[in-house]
Amino acid sequence: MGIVSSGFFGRGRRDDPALPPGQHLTDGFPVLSAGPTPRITPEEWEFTITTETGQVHRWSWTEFLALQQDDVSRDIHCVTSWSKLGTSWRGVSLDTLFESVESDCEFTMAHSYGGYTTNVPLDDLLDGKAWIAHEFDGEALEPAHGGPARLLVPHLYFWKSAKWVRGLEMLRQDEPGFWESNGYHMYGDPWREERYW
Ligand SMILES: Nc1nc2c(c(=O)[nH]1)N[C@H]1C(S)=C(S)[C@@H](COP(=O)(O)O)O[C@H]1N2
Ligand SMILES: [Mo]
Repeated sequence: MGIVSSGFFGRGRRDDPALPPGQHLTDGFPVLSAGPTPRITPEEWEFTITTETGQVHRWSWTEFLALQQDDVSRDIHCVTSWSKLGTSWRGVSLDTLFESVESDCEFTMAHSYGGYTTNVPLDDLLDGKAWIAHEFDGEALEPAHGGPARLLVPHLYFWKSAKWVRGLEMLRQDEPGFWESNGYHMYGDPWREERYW
């Protein structure tokens, strides 16, 4: 092989520039859930953004689907060390959902059906960085992967991408969610290996 770098041959190598440190590639799509899969029908599903003044912005499934839909392809990185490159999603950007929201808070808590929570700074949800996704690979998102809809914040470790998401709560101060209270990092940047405390 001599002077030829293995990374030259394409994606998926350990030295692939798309792979954050300590990650390896998977072709599958592992399911990681801290509890049972909640079964939420689109009819009962709703998404809310609740501000510090108690104002609640609410979207039914029909209203949510009527919003501008984005098709995005992103790499995802799980803290348990698998990464998946170029995953395809369809959903609504948080920029779209926040258009009507007025808040002075810098932090958010994502809440899921089933009780899961995870904290994400508002800056990490805006400017084309996050979506409420309801399709994966051109198909309705499977319940095991968070269907009807999940948060997708691909630039942070995948535990921040709350499955079965039902709302965002605006917070004046950062607070730990479920995994963050159990040893995971408050922010979770895969490029800085912010895995645990
Ligand atoms: N509601 C909820 N969201 C969740 C989780 C969970 O247990 N419950 N697990 C997180 C973790 S640790 C990971 S790695 C990803 C896994 O998503 P997947 O099962 O679609 O691969 O979902 C995240 N979102
Ligand atoms: Mo995870």
